[in-house]
Amino acid sequence: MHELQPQFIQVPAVAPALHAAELAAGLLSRPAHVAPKHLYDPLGCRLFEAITALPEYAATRTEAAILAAHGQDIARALGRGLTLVDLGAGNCAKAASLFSLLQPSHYVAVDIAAEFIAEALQALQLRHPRLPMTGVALDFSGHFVLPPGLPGGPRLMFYPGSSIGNFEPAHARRFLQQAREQSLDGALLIGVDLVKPLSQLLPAYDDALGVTAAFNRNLLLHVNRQLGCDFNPADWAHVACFDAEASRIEMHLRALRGVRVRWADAQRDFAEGEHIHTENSYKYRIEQFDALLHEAGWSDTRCWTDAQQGFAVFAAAV
Ligand code: AVI
Repeated sequence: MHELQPQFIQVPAVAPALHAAELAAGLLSRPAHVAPKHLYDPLGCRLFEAITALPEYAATRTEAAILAAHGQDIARALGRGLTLVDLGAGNCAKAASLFSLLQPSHYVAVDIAAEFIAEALQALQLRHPRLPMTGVALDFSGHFVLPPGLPGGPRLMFYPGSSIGNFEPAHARRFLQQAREQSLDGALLIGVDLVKPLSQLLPAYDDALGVTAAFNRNLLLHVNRQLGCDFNPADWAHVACFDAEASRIEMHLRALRGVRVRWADAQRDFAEGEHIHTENSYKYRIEQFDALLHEAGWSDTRCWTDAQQGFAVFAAAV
């Protein structure tokens, strides 16, 4: 039998110079900020995997439990046999656990971390030798357009893990619109972390083992490589807080002492206590997210949650 091999499409990243300019502008602004996509270098991807196994971080487990409990119902709502487009595929494990339920005709794994999905897809293809697979290395955190050369529609756009929470709400609406256009009259399956008591929210982003702190501080090592600068992670403390008005967890790095960082022809002095803002993670209410889906042009929305309503899985059609 002819063995299938995963195909790969590398969508050229923004020109390195633009990338560096964006990073430099963020570091030079007051307060300083770095986009959360810089959390995901190969080590960052592994640290995030470790976060999902922490007792304090329930989102990933709860989403898996919802999908396991309501899988048949969800598959009926979405339809079977579509092209499954896995957005932010990572190790591809979540989508793979749905293959038998959704019976996709083609699996498309999309992620910014090219090496990470390449490895994961090679291993997955061995376990599913008859399912055509394509890996797309793409940064969809800005404008989201899939490259040509992918199978036609309809497509099931799968965006699990509440990664939508890392977008500002207006950006989330735009992303959901773009996902609808690119579903080619298909469907959407998306996981959303919900508002919950602070006593659960804060430890999820500031765990006792310090894995989230390592994940946050590792961003500095990634920035060092991207910009050629000289951050020392030991100079920075991890900070997680909740902005109730904006309904979002914020992650920051706080300078433990005065720090001078140099790169190319620039430098930035951080005073002790100054912050670099590295991530927002928005927490939604069910009706709020449902409204966002409709504003983005999705209809026939349905939603499943756990008993505590800590997490929601939404299905929608065009
Ligand atoms: C990927 N994303 C949904 C995670 C979140 O919960 O916002 C990233 C994360 N940051 C800290 N812990 C996990």
